[in-house]
Amino acid sequence: MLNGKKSLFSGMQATGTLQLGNYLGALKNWVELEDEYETFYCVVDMHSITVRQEPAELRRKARALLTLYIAAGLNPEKNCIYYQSHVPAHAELNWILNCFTYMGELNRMTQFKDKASKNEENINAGLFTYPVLMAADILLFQSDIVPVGDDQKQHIEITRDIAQRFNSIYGDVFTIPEPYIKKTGARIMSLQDPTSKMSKSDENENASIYLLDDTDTIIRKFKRAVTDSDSEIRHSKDKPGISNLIEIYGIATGKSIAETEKEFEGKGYGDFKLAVGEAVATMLKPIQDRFDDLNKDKAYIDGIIKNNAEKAAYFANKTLRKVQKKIGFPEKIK
Ligand code: AQP
Repeated sequence: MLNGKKSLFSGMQATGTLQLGNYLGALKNWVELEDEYETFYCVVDMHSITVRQEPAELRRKARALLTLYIAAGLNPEKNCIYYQSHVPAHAELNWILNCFTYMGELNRMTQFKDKASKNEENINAGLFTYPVLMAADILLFQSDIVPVGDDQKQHIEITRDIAQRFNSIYGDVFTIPEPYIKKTGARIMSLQDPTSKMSKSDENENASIYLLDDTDTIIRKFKRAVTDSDSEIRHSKDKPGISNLIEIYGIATGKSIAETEKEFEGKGYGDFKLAVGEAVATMLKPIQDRFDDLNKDKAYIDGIIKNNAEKAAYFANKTLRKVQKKIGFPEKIK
């Protein structure tokens, strides 16, 4: 709770152009929450450097991500959209929470194991303690819920454990957050390997639909999507490729699984893949147009960056000061 209103935090890494899973699993759902909650949507650029980034590219990607939040429908008057690195309280609370987190807990994080196996030449301590920074992000804003995709569930659980541990020692300092995960779109799978999730940093560009892909590219990628050997358009555990496409088509068109299966009864994969591609391109086009318009107005985006960083810092510092006092840091002399 913040200011008598329920609050929430969520964020995305500036590690590449957003992919369809980021949109369907998270961003699309954020837009519905702006009236009910005091919202904080962060471009988590500090998390992004757990994997080596080219500096100019990171700056470009971070700005594009922030602009995409708005293009996808977040109203910057109602939602606090900002860069993590502009609010030092994230790093300060991160350090404190590091001292309340156990190595054994972090060792269990599946995302660390996954990312470490993909970055064997750079398994840095930041990659390992990533969930603690994420806990700091969430707890700084006394978040009641954290709207994310299914892959982040484990990180919300460790956030809750850290917060409960801290509260049990110092009293009710942190709100204990709940994950907010929608059933549909919570785990969009790779188009090239439907057993693993779609990821913006996947080296195979055909595996992901990026939010800024043009219509031809989207249709081409769907046409190449890996599916199974029979030709029946049916949602089933043993047909992960087609099931993934049915889910994507359902969200893009508002049709249920049964409606989609009926619509494509007797038709082949070719027809279906084309229809999915067209539906996704139609869904993304207004976001792309708005993104282009926003990029023409540098001063407008700069204003949002400045004002929202101040707002985020105001609320974050309130929690941070409370924490510092509780653990016994000396007060500043004014
Ligand atoms: N495939 C997915 N399906 C549904 N939701 C997803 N999310 C990510 N992939 C899918 C959700 O998007 C948000 C952004 O998360 P992030 O940028 O912090 O990192 P991530 O979860 O690791 O996403 P990526 O795209 O896989 O990034 P990289 O490649 O950099 O690791 C989260 O809410 C996440 O659940």
